[in-house]
Amino acid sequence: MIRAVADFIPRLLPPLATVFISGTALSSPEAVASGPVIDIAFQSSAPYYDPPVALVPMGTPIRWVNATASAHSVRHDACIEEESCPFQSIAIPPDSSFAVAPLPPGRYGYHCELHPIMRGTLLVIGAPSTQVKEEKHDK
Ligand SMILES: [Cu+2]
Repeated sequence: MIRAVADFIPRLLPPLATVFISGTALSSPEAVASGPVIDIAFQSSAPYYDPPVALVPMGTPIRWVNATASAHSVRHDACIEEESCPFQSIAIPPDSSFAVAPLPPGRYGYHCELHPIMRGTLLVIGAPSTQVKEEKHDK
């Protein structure tokens, strides 16, 4: 099945307790609240990220919001075996969130350590004038 990146629509969610773990996490919740944030939800009906592929404008913080009854985590795929680890959370409890500071443009695959079938992708795009190919991955 092909997932269209363009389907992504940022959602406005009420402020929740935020878990800050890794070195790349934002230093304060205020930094998240003051500007646009890309929110990614955890789905309760199936253990997936929503949207599974998120299009993120460069300079935008990303926040994962857990409104499910289960804990989930967010870990960049490279954190498993490489030294470079752009972002990594511990288990994010229900009604909590995890935020990271804006990332450089690129493709970031990540997963949930608690549910190995949970996989997500961030596509951080550059300046608005930059032509960005719509990537469609089926993974
Ligand atoms: Cu999970």
